[in-house]
Amino acid sequence: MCPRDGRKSQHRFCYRMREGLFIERIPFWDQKMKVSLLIPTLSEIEGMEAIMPRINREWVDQILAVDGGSVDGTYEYAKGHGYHTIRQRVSGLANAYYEGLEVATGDTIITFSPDGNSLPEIIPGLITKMKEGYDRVIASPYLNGTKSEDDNVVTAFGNWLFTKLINILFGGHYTDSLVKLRAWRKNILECIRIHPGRAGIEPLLSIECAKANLKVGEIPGHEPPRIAGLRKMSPLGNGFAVLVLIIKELWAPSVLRQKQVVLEASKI
Ligand SMILES: Nc1nc2c(ncn2[C@@H]2O[C@H](COP(=O)(O)OP(=O)(O)OP(=O)(O)O)[C@@H](O)[C@H]2O)c(=O)[nH]1
Ligand SMILES: [Mg+2]
Repeated sequence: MCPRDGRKSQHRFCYRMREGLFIERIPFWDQKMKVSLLIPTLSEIEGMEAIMPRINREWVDQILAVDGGSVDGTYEYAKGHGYHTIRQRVSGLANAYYEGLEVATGDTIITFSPDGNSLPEIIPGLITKMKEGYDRVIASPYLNGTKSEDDNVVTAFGNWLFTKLINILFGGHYTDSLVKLRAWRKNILECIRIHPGRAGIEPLLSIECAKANLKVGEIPGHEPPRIAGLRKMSPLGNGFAVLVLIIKELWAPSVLRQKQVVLEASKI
C-alpha cells in the first residue's frame, strides 16, 4: 500500500524516502514507458543528415526536434523526415527544452544532440536502464574507460570540476553531470521549473536529483567529436553560469522535496 495515497496494487510498490518525499516506482514488468527523444537544433544540417538515419524510429514513441532558428535547412530537414518539429518561441537552449516539454508525449525524455556528440546506438541502453526503475540515466563519457573525443583541455577540466563540486556539495555520485545524452522522467523538470539560463538544464537536473536523492544511474557513453558546424556553447561563458548556478543552489531548498514530488512514470 502506498503510504501517500493509500492505494493498493499488486505490482506497484511505494517506498518512503527521507523527509517525506514519496517516490512511486513501477517495476519493469509493469511498465509501459513512453519515450520522447528531444533534439534541440540550431543550424546542424550536416550532423542531422549523418546522425538521424541511424536512429531507429521504433526505439522511441516520439522524435521531437525543437529548432532555435536554423538558417541552413535543419528545420526543413526535420519536418520533411516526419519528425515532430517545432520552432522555439524564446531563444536559448534551456527554453528549447522547456518548450519541447510542452509538446512531448512521453513520460520519459531522452535529450540528444544531433551534432555528432550523441551516439544513437546508446539510446536503447538508456531505455533499458530506465525500465529498471531509475529516475534518470546518464550516458557518461567518463565511465569504465569510455571517453569524450569532443573535449579540449578547458571543457575536460570544467566538466571534472563541476561534477566534483556537485558530488561534494549536493551528494551526487556522478562521473558526468553535464552531458546532454541522458534519459529522465519528464515530471522531474516539470516540477523544478527553475530557469537555469546559460548554465543549461543538465547541471540543474544533476543538482536537484542529488538534493532529492532520486535514483540516478549511469551507463558508459562514448562521445565522438562534433561532425560539422559551430559549437554554440561558450566554455568560459557557460562555465561561469554553471558556477553561479551551483552557488545559488547551495542556499536554495530542494524544489522536488518541497513539492512532495510523486514520480509516476509510465503510469497508464
Ligand atoms: N533549439 C535550440 N538548439 C540549440 C540552441 N543552442 C544550441 N542548440 C543545439 O543544441 C545542441 C548542443 O549544442 P552546442 O551549443 O554546440 O553545445 P554542446 O554540443 O554542448 O557543445 P559541445 O561541448 O561542443 O558539445 C546542438 O544540436 C545545437 O544545435 C538553441 O538556442 N536552441
Ligand atoms: Mg555538442
